[in-house]
Amino acid sequence: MTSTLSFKRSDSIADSMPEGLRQSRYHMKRCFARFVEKGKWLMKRKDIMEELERSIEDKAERTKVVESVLGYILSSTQEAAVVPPYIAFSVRPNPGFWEYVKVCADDLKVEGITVTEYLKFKDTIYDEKWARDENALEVDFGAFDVSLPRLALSSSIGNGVSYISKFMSSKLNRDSESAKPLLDYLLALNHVGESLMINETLSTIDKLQAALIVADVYLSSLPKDTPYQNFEQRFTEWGLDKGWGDNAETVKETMGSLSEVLQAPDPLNIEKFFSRLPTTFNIVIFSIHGYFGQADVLGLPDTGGQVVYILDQVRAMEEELLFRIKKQGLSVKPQILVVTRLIPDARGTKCNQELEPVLYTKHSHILRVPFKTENGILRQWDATAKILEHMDGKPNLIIGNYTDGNLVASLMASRLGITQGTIAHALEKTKYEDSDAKWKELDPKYHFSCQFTADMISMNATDFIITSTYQEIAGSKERPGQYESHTAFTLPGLSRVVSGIDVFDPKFNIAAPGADQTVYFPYTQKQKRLTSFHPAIEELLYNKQDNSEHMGFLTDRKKPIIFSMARLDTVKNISGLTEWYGKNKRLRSLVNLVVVAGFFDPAKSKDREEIAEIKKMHSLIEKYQLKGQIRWIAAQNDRYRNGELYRCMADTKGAFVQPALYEAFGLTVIEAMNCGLPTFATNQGGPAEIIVDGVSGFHIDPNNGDEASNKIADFFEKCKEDPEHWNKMSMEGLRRIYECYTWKIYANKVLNMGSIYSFQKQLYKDQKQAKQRYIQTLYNLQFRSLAKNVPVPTEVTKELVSPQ
Ligand code: UDP
Ligand code: LCN
Repeated sequence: MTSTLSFKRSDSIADSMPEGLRQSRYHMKRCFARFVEKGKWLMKRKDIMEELERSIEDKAERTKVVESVLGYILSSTQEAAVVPPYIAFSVRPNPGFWEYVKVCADDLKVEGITVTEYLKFKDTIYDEKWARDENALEVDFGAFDVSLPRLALSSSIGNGVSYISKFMSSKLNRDSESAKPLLDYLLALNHVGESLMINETLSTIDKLQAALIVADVYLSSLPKDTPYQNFEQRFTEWGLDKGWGDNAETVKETMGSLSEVLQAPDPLNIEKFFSRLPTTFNIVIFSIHGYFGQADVLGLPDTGGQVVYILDQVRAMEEELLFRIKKQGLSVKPQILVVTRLIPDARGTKCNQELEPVLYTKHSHILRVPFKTENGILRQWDATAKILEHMDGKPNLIIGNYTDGNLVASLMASRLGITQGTIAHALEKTKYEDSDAKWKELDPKYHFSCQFTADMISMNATDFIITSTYQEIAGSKERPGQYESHTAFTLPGLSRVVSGIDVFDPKFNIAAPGADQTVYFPYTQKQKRLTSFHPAIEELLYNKQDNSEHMGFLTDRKKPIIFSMARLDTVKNISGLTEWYGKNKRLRSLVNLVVVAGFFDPAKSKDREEIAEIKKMHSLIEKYQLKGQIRWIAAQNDRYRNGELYRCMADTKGAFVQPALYEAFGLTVIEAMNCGLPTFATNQGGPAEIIVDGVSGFHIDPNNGDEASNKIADFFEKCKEDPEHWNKMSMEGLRRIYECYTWKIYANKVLNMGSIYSFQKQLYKDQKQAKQRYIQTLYNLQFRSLAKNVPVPTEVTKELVSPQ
């Protein structure tokens, strides 16, 4: 859309649409007549734009409409429900902002409607009787949020912690009593019963402030590096306990930020103070589905980047916890427990082992709890007792992952009164068009009614949500975010969700993952290179004999390689990349193609999507006569060797290509960039945010293969003329990683969240409790009966659980 002319953001759609319609009355009557001609149906934006094009034949006239206010409204429409003679538009002018209007196709009268009215109207398409039922279940989580702080700008979405500290600073600033909850919070801090920071002698703000002043004067007289133990005795006499710091300097700094907060709260000191508080020692992370293991699991059903993510997350968080605990002057051993399901038939993995230490950590473990007991299959999975058995005391933070992990985390956090975070880098709802409205059709296969209800429950129960990108929450200008798609939706015949989640809720935080830099490091770090893998990689890439690990061969070894690696799912679009390459002669003359994906023998796969992709790959290799230019390598499990593989690709002055139709985040993108391999990645989803197009890599449009393959070819042509260009892109990719995508940044952010949201939970205790009651009702009355309808699987197959 090039122009929005007289449309002001302050005008509502209902206000500005009538004038827009009046100006193009003739054309719009024709156009809307076409909309209603088909009877009841749900239109998407592309249908609207197509109908508009068909109704206005004259190009100049059409351009006029498209560039008018009306054109802007229509192109901002996500969907339109048609129930003749009316059309109800669901318009999204900006990320997170939705408006609803109803237009009569006969007289073009416009009426602003509420979200409830819109959803009811939409329900009419699918279930007329239910749409009219006055007792139909309406779910409204927003009703509990009226007195909670909320963001107002699309650009602020995802920066929860920094806004929470702003809101807190005004709440703590109101009167002399406002800081009391902070005092109570500090008084309650302890580790297995041992008081931390302050004890009950400092029972008022005045007493606390006085103690801080005395301590500050005293600390000023000490050398900065005086260990805490040297003045511990003195501190205890003043009512101050351990946890402030490990030496005079850190203690003084922590006290300084608290004194500032008590004097005149400001967000910076609030954030700083909470980042130093000893709140978190024990963490439980739920990652339930798939094969959660440390070796030989990647590529098994439901087992992809999530497992890599969790294991790296654990290592990074343990390191950060150890660092923080030391700085707090404590000698506590942190414990992180990844809780997953024990799989008796473990296919040669360790997934049937109850307890396994996490490699390269000191105190972290994987705890596996079976779904089955000798008495049969459990209806409800309860891991609490096992967790408490393995931990010294209760966890301080519970983090869930994906629908199953998040639901269990919510139940356990609520039961034990613990702060909770959730993660779901890929929510199921947005994966299939109209998965909500058509839930009845899809339920036998996917059980969406159950899954979406569980997702809603945990999104609302959790204290904070960790996302990897902005688009995950609120999408882009054109496309709603994954969380945003839960704002309002309907499951006709079951429930009408009029307020599911609010993307302006400051519980949303972006904390992007990194890639393990001991595995994925730049190809230029010669002394660190894992050269022992080189013979195997040489054989993997260039051995002429096809075998079960590789097929195809590369005739011209001098050419750079374009490389891709992913599970062989449709959405990963490895076959798309193969086709783009096959079609583009220029690209074929410049580079070879190497892909690591799945298997070659369809008989070896049980996954119907994978089978289709395998067959497609074979037929493309045949169709475009790719032998001699393509090497197809089967899924690779050894991450150390894979790290070296990326670097060997960089040695050829090649590039990584991530061609997915949609990618939530895309760990391979940052792995490649960490190795210094210039990267082309899909503009659909997370990678569009990771890479700044043309600066730290390139975006490609997976729906426009010709354009994508030409963009890659242009790059290699340019590199031929100017080899420095390749080096520049490689370095800029690395720079981007170091600035934004490291596990250190991630762990720091997440632990800060744990600390600040645990206080936020106290500050808004009453509101939280009311919402929790509502959630319990939904869980007991709605979710549990839906779950009863899900057949208990005899074998885990993709159809039953597919949250990746
Ligand atoms: N991976 C692998 N071997 C393969 C394919 C993928 O080790 O054959 C790894 C890859 O290096 C990355 C993860 O699996 O660490 C995939 O994560 P990504 O976020 O790219 O996609 P997901 O599979 O989670 O959708
Ligand atoms: C799931 C996905 O689909 C990927 O895009 C992510 O990178 C991965 O999880 C790790 O978060």
